[in-house]
Amino acid sequence: MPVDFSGTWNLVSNDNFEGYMVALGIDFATRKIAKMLKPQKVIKQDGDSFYIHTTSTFRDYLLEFKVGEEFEEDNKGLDNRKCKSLVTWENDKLVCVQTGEKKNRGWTHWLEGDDLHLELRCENQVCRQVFKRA
Ligand code: YOG
Repeated sequence: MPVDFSGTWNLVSNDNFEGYMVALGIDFATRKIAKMLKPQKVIKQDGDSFYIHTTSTFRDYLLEFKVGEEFEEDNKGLDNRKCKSLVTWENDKLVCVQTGEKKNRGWTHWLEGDDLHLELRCENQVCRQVFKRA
């Protein structure tokens, strides 16, 4: 059975989100608000086609992609920097490399028990998020 990330997920922990946001150049006032958020992810997975909608009371961000197909990402409402993104499978992990102005930018999703994990990387910063099913 291939891994299926589909579902509605609520953030339960968010380690070093501050460091990740600083690396992305997010200003102090925006970081103060963003730190308080408890985002939800709605993921729809159909084979290698993904819809990932991250929502919060402040901003939301929609990403749609196919594994193995590079696409332009605008990061609108986040840091607004454009990059070229490519998502691939590394065993059961979904790995995104975001090539652009920021070095070492990307993220990895995987399932661990009943939890959804997300590691967000930018430059020398790593943010670790854990989500539970809503
Ligand atoms: O997820 O790319 O699931 O896109 C990262 C926020 C905060 C806005 C959220 C809004 C980075 C202000 C998306 C938070 C900080 C701070 C809810 C993570 C930037 C700006 C949208 C992400 C992938 C993988 C799919």
